[in-house]
Amino acid sequence: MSPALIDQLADRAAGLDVAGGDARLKEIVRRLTRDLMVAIDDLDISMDEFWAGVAYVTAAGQSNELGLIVPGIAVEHYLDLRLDEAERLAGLASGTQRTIEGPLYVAGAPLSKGSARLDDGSDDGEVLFVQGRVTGIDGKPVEGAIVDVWHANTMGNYSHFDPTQPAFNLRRRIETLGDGTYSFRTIMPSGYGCPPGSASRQLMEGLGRHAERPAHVHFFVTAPGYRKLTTQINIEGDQYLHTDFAFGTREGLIPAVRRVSDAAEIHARGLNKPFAVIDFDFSIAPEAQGVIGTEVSRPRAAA
Ligand code: MBD
Ligand code: FE
Repeated sequence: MSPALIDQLADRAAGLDVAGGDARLKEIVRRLTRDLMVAIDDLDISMDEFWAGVAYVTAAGQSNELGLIVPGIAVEHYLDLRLDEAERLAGLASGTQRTIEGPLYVAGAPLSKGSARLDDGSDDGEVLFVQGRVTGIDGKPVEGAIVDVWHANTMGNYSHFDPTQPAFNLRRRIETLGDGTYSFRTIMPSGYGCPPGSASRQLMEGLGRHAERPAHVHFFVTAPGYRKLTTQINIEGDQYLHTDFAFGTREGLIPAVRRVSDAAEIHARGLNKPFAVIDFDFSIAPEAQGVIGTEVSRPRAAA
């Protein structure tokens, strides 16, 4: 088809020939409509293929999987790369690397000072202690930062989305102490896999890809006067560490896991079996003018 014809149609579809409406919405709809028409033309997408695509997106929306497909097609990671670049261009010093939030955060987890236990003792996973410090990029401790942490259980499932777990299982907010430290006890998570038979898994299979994430722990780190950090740590040794279907793994976010089997240390922790320890410090950047913020508004679950 002629590019001029496509442009004309897309302009009219986006309401450019009428007054009113939202200018930014018109601009975006015009561009996406035009790009879709061009893709249909370039790839000679058939009617059957097109309507299969519409049915696919409809089903994915009905099963609330669009938040899973966006990271699966690397677009959520792409948004992180753009934010990284905006910060670089603005000359902002960067702290701990960011990575994708994903679709499984629940707002309002229980808040405690300094430390917390995230698991309720019902999941017989490996005991894991995570500990560290929140500092500014100047290395000075940040007191009163909130470390909002969430992760999956040993089945790779997240509370709230998995109704068999109690509310806020493996989800807490921890406020740092005067020396910037935080710590928590939990259980070693397993990686998440897209549900069997789901639209997201179906897409990955069609692409010849797997639909698994390596084991990971999510964090928001916030403090007054600082840019919000959205990140994760990934568990070293996981078979999917470097092929994460959601493109969330980043080299700076794979801390060492220390396995402790010394009887005295086990006793000192009040345990009767070996455990794992991860040391991880967060470095957060001060608020800055003239560069896009890191506080993202998106629909999130709340209990
Ligand atoms: C997850 O646990 C996750 O973190 C992402 C990004 C996508 C699917 C499941
Ligand atoms: Fe996750």
